[in-house]
Amino acid sequence: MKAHLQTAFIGRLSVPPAKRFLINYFVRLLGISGWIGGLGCLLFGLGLPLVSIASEEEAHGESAVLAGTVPLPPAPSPEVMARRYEIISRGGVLSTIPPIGVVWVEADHLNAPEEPGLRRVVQRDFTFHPSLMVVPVGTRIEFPNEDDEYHNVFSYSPAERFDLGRYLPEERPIPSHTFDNAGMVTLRCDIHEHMRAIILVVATPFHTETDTEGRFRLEGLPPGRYTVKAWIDSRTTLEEVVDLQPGEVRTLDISVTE
Ligand SMILES: [Cu+2]
Repeated sequence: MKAHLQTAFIGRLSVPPAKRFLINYFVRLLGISGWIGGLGCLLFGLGLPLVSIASEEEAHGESAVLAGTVPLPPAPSPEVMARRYEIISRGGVLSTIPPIGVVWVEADHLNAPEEPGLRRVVQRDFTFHPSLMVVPVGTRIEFPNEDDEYHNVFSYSPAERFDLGRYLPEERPIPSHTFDNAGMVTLRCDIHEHMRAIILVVATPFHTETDTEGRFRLEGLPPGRYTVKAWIDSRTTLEEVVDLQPGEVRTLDISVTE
């Protein structure tokens, strides 16, 4: 139909027959490919959501869950608990009050690291909140001061050495530091000797703090072999190797075997 109209239109112009044939040929070709293209787009448009729903379900069905417990250090004495310290040092070993651990998994097949974000550790009542945090490599942490006194944040840890200087609550921008190296970083304040916090920087998207009973849960793990690491205190990080099958929900109670 379109081709006939086009021919009639062309017919009114004085075009030589050979050229008219060629023009007609291309007009028909365009007409047919237009129909095919249109149909293709329609089918593609309808098919795309179906395909993406299917692959999402597949990915969800294939990923594994790892949950269990880690052996936390014994809770400190009530007198120590009653003080406002969030991190205590026993024989040079740092642990949190109440005891909390960190669990993460490492594997060669985890080639897509977590997108690092912005986190916050607040200085309030002369303590760091939270006192223990696990973050992926590249995370920037802000340290707002919420006390009406000077605070400072510094670290002598090999993984990350820095000193933000002394500042008051109104300091803007809020002093921050980017943690680019995996490892344990002990934060301190040069004014208040007791103030401590621990940042664990890990090169994996799968990490979590435990609860105070030592329980943890990691979801969405691609199947495969992992080294599970459990940070218990500044001197103890336990390790176990697990092979996770597609869709598996594995319970892992990590114990001190040495
Ligand atoms: Cu301070």
